Amino acid sequence: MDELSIAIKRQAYALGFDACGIASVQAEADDGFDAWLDAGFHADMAWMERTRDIRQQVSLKVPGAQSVVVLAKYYYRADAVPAPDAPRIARYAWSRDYHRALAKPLKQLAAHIAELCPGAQQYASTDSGPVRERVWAARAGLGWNGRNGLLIHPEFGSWCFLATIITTAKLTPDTPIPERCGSCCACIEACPTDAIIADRTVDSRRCISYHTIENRGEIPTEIAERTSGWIFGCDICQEVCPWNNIPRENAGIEIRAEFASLDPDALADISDEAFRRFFSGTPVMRAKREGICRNAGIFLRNHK
Ligand code: B12
Repeated sequence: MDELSIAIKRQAYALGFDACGIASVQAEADDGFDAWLDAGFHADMAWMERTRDIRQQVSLKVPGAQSVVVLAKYYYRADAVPAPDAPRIARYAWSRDYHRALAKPLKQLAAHIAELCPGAQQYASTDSGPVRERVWAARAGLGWNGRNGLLIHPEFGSWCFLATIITTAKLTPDTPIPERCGSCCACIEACPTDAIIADRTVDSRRCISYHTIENRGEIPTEIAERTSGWIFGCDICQEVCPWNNIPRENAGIEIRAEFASLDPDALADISDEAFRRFFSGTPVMRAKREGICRNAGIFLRNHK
């Protein structure tokens, strides 16, 4: 590996990322993404459709892109467990919104690359950029895309956020690792709404995570009846994954202990002000007050 790639990785770890890999940009062939969109699996997430081409060709985002630096930040905390029968919030949302938490170290790493490679152009993003993070993470050797559709790291499973820096700097790529799901279908079998319909394909229209976070309208009855206690996101396909069996702890992440014992009655009727006070700074804000009220109402109906 060249000195430059080593220096970037060293800095990534120094900034608090748990894993860093590099992929080189080559002509990107369609791997099924078009078919996924054409089948309508993105539900109402029109922003995916709008950025279809850029998502499949990073050089449309950064002309002359040569490499993608992929970062992972581990977020598992064993004590992020709700009380029995309490409404459930996905694990990633128990702490400070990662879009914000990762913004600073990501910016610092991009600045470091700019310093090391004068003249190089960088584009850094996590989640909200038009970059297919899991695809790049797999290409950069961070893990493989599991049957549940998530990037599984061989050491810390899928409990990680991903972020990328597209750069015009030419770096040494890492070697992808072969997929290790084997014949395991635990995630497919456990999904209460049958959202994982084929190898590594998730139909958002059936996914509890989509409906409780992104859907701004009514949740179809068939899905609502099977939300299984989740009022924001869903972790079922991760909880049953054998690669998540012995998760490493990330004691450095602060979690909201009060998320363990949410009161569904109070949430179903929460005021704007109380919603902001309670959830401010966490990813739950994404669902908006109306979404959480709707989801808590569904929770109450399912637990009558
Ligand atoms: C849209 C989106 C969603 C949608 C759609 C989910 C989905 N499976 O695509 C919804 C709202 C449902 C969702 C839910 C969740 N999400 Co989300 N989501 C995204 C987002 C913004 C885009 C993903 C996307 O492009 N999907 C479309 C699919 C079809 O495209 P793709 O990822 O490129 O997948 C292709 C490749 O994987 C390829 N492929 C896979 N294997 C192989 C093998 C070979 C050989 C080849 C050639 C190709 C190939 O085929 C797929 C089809 O083209 C990303 C962030 C980002 N910018 O990438 C986060 C992201 C994927 N989500 C994330 C998380 C944490 C979640 C949830 C766990 C949250 C929760 N607890 O509720 C759930 C998990 C649901 C699930 N099982 O997928 C993390 C995942 C981290 C990880 N370890 O993988 C991401 C990366 C955000 C982040 N920055 O951390 N999400």
